Amino acid sequence: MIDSSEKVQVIDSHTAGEPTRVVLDGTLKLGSGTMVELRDRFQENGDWLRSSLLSEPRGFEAMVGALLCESLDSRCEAGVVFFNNAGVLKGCLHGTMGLIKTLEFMGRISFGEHFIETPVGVIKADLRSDGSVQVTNVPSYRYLSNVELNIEGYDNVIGDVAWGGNWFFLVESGGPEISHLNIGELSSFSVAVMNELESSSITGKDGTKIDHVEIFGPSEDPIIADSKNFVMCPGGEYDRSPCGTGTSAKLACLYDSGKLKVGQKWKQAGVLGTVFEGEIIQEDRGNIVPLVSGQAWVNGKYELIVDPSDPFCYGFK
Ligand code: PYC
Repeated sequence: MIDSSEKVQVIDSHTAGEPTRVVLDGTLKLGSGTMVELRDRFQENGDWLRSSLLSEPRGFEAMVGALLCESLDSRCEAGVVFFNNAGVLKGCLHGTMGLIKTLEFMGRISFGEHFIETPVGVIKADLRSDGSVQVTNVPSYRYLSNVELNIEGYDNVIGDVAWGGNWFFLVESGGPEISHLNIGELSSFSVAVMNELESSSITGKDGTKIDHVEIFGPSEDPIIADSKNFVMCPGGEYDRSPCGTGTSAKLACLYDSGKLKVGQKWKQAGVLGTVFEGEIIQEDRGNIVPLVSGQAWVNGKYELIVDPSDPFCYGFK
């Protein structure tokens, strides 16, 4: 909470339709440290900023925030802590693509490879001359396969649990039709899946909560994409993009079931029809290293004012 008005500089972008709001200034005095330490300090002291920036009337629930930090790792151009309407996020590839385009917009980087420190590891991002961003994600893997869930009103709901920088339940059969005209049903089905995972104690490794649900359906055009998805994020909002960490989890499942090999490409469309291209570049004892590329655009640069006399200064749900 704050005692007097704060001005917060942000740059907005969207990646394949999914927004990212990069917070530029040192409004929060988090000091220096690893991104894990800064994430923990942000969680303790920065929740007012998180909710102010991402909730109405200043933001909206689908927005992802990216706190731009200095990294102590000399390889890294910057560090980042991602957050959304529910709290801090583990990994976020659409956000990484947005951050790279933002750093280019700020004149800090140009074409080529850059390293970014995140709380889940160091990520390599290549800003390519066609304007796209290709991100080498953290090692990803399938943890559980063919898990059957009991979801009222649906038959044969079967999926996998996989890590791609976040924990995902990937619904491979029995889910609703993937269409932007069907967001309501896709959302309520995803919430039912999350609840069922929790009540059946189905988790990621070490008991970690699965906080993303990804539902798959056929691609409308096999030349444009291999598959179409809908991704529900923690906080109950859906990803407007095909979700980079979700695409990484999908690549891990395809690899583990022998359907995709190192070097083969996979084009994943999201619910709006925008596409991320994925590829496995390496494998090591069941873990794969995913490469995911997509397009992001900077679409705003603002100074936001957070005034404690405003009854909605921290936003409302
Ligand atoms: O692209 O990895 C991603 C992501 C995670 C949550 C929203 N987008």
